[in-house]
Amino acid sequence: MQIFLIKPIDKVVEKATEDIPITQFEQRKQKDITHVKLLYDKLYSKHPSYTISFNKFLKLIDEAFSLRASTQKKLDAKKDNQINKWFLSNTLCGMSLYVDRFCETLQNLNLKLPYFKELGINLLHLMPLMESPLNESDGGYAVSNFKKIDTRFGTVADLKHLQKSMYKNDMYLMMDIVLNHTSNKHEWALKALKGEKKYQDYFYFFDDKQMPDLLNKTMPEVFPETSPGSFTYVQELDKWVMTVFHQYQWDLNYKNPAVLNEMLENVFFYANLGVDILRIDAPAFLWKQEGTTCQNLPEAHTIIQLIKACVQIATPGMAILAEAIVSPTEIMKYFGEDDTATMESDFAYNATQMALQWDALATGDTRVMLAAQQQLLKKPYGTSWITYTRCHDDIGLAYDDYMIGEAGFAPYEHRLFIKNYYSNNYPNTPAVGALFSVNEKTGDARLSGSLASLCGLEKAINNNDTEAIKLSIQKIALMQACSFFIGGVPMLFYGDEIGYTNDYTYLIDHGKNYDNRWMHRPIINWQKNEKRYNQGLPEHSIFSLTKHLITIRTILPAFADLKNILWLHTNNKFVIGFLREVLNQKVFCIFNYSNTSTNISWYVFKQNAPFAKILYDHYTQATFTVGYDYEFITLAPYQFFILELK
Ligand code: OTU
Repeated sequence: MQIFLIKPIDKVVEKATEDIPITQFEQRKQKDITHVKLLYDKLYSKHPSYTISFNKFLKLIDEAFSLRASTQKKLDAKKDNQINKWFLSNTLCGMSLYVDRFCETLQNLNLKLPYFKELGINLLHLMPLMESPLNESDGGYAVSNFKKIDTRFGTVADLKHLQKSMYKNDMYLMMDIVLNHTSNKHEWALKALKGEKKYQDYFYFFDDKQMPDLLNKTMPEVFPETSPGSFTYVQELDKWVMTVFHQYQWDLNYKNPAVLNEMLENVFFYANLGVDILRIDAPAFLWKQEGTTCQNLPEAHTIIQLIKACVQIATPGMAILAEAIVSPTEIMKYFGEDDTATMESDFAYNATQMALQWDALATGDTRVMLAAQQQLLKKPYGTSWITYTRCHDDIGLAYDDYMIGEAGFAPYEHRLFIKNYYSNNYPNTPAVGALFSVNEKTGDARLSGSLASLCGLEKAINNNDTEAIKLSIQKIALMQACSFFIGGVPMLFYGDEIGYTNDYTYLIDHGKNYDNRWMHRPIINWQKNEKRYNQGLPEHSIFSLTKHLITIRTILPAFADLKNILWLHTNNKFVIGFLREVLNQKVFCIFNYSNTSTNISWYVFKQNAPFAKILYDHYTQATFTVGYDYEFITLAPYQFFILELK
């Protein structure tokens, strides 16, 4: 069945002449410029340099449009010409990767494009590429030059070349902008160190420890083990500087409008490189206010809304992703609320769902996941999730206590169990991971470990246990399937498609050994990846199942993200299920998170499809005849079904 509700980007505006996009730009500007001013005023109307700053800000919008290549302008128009927003499509599927660890350089990445095609990936998230000091880099999130690609990866010309060949291959590009901080080796930081007041005002400097102490009282620590507190003493100046993340990452001061102007220019620089999705790193931290946690403050939202509004005018083909890994209630606000709904970020990470899948896999119980959905369903129509099981970061169990409570568990003990289970501190656990950023004061901790190792593959291989290997692969399939079909753009983490287990070589690298997130950031060995063709090997099974799942998603329009998900009452705590639906296509996705075989009644399907007779499982290609309500369909341990109503 083919339903073209989500049209592939078509040729409708191919004939558009140069001046049509210009007129469209003027129209967009007329429509939204008052909104831009309103937002800018909210932040800076009382600032002494308001008028000069705002005029510069407006100029940046015009400049960005005039610098935009005509191919980009045409693509903007094509994207705009879709019935639904281009990024809601079920045909998008992403992978996030470190260029150097994947294939060394940007030039080599060109040669790897067929690999992505083979797997079904058409969106690449390239982990930070901009210049960053080698041993104080935080994986590229400590940027010393926002416009220069680090020589490790290549040059801006290499990136442009790659972008062009990706475009020719119908692929999309996602990149980061690290908005919250710079490296202490950034030009602004170096000038500040030399005593230039102008650049000291780009950061948060304090003459003594009084303010830092006050702020530390309410600011949670991000890396308590390696970078305790949120301030660092700068000897050269005998001052304290705000460093929420590592000591070498200096927080930018957005109370200074000059900082926003500089960073908007960088946003447009990325847009004009041909970025399709801009990942705004750590947006929750953008605004600081004493007496608060300095996270998720209203002004941080205003900044993102402002960036979105400017992008919408000058470079509208670029979607915005807010990387807010915060509580579910707070995450939702990054889509914009009430009358600003859909006017902030187009995407957020579904970090809640990600963590809850790990929760359910450990407990074999899906009730906490179910309890969270009411909140997650509030996502506005027209926005989307990035869905994932693993990324380069840790797994934080940041869902709300009440969700755990609703499922009948005690929050503290429940989280403790999950942490022990995945960090090899629980009797007979199959998982091998580690605690990350343990906070002795609060008892908080997050988790590191690769998808395969957390699902049991590492232990199973070490024990040469064939049954355990099979079971771990089934868990990998379950975890990926749930995140692929739940709605949003799936973002695979490189290596997971082959089943890379933890890599412990980071321990001998002094620029990395203080940060165990490196255990799940593999260095790709292409000989290992070749094993995807060797039937019977885990590499083959995992690659094939991943590819199969991506194909299923691509051919079924019900998986476009159109607020078309309905949670099912399975009456079985081991099993979670949802219905994805578009026009007359209905697909029931059913997942058994437990290690036992279990049944659900055929009635589960009839609730939403009264005349259901035949169900076709796209995963196993088996056909089922719907039975009486007192009869059951059986799921093996960790089995799932992707059942289309026929
Ligand atoms: C982000 O992380 C990046 O993804 C991390 O790799 C960086 O270290 C960090 O920013 C600093 O640039 O801020 O809003 O491990 O989950 O720090 C979420 C903790 C972030 C991350 C968190 C995250």
